[in-house]
Amino acid sequence: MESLFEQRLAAAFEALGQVNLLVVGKTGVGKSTLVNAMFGSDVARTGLGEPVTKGLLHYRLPDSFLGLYDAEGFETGVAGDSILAGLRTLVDRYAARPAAEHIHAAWYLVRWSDRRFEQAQVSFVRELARLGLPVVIVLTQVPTREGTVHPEALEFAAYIDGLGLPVAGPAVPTNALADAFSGAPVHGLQALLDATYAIVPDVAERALTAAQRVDLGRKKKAVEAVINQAVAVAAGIGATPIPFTDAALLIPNQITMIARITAAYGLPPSRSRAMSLAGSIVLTGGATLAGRYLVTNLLKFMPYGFVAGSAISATVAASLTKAVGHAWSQVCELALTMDDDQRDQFWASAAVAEQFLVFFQRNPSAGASLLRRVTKRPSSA
Ligand SMILES: Nc1nc2c(ncn2[C@@H]2O[C@H](COP(=O)(O)OP(=O)(O)OP(=O)(O)O)[C@@H](O)[C@H]2O)c(=O)[nH]1
Ligand SMILES: [Mg+2]
Repeated sequence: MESLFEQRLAAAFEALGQVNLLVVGKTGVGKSTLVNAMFGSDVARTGLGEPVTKGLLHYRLPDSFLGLYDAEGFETGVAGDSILAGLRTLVDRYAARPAAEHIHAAWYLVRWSDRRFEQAQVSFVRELARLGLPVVIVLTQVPTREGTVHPEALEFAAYIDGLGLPVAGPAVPTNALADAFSGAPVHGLQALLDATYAIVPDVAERALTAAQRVDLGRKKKAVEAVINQAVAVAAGIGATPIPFTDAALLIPNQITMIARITAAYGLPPSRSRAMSLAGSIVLTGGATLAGRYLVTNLLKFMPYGFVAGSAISATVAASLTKAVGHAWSQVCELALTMDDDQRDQFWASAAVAEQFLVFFQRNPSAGASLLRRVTKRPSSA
């Protein structure tokens, strides 16, 4: 069970692919800070960057969905030319390769307080576009007060928009780090993410959803699709009547589902030892416990107890799978709120199975609605 889970997890991660992002802007503009705010972990510090060219590093974390090209310590001018040369080589080399390997989006960062967008920057952005890279211009370290963007930052954004650069849309004002002194909160990350979704090709979209840490709603939607797919498969299994005792037939399908949910949330499997342990605890203990819980509940309510001797129906198979999917989603959403070390401890602990079961305790209706459908009584209750 454990190695099956590990294998399905690896397959689920593989299937989501990767989104490749180029981040450029002068040194200190806030590239690393913005990437960390968007993708949640200290990509540039924890990953070993490989130099593509002088000033351009490529980061690819094991088991992450993000390939990052970071122009560290970049100044327009000579360094800019070297970066462009490196990018040109990259783009040429990858042109013949599948779209999944291309650079999917470029963020060009400008610190708003510079209030200056020089000719060299204009040329640089034009060159990026000439290379076929879709560019979003990002204003960084922009203060807001009660949701209102600093008016001079807006003016600056309007000025840049007025330059008519070949970019994907208007410049996006952001603040990636709350400033305790001025009270300026984090701002604009969702808008930047939306602008990025608008330009990345379809092949990179699911990886972006998994990698980003800003928009939980998009993750939930992806997870819902995974659950629905597994539910359809389970209903197919249940359509061939199987005895209750053979409910284990449903488990491989549930393992795949749980692996895909984990991947869709973007939870790193790299610490896979702990992760697979968590998975197998839940699957051997949790899923069967959950099944038993539902079945016992059913029997409690059944007037004649005939279900015990009969078969699992398509509806029961589907409902059980759905409940397992939602229970595991809640475990994953809890894990997302933790930092890496906390999460490691969590995966390796009994708390995972507990959290998993909490779902069924909090949602007795998961069992009750199942009952209604099985007994086919009008749902007057
Ligand atoms: N308040 C606030 N501070 C920021 C923001 N972005 C960056 N900073 C600060 O600005 C400094 C530089 O940020 P980095 O993210 O390291 O800049 P960088 O563009 O990666 O710089 P290089 O790697 O040298 O090219 C750090 O001290 C950050 O804490 C922001 O959005 N808001
Ligand atoms: Mg940096």
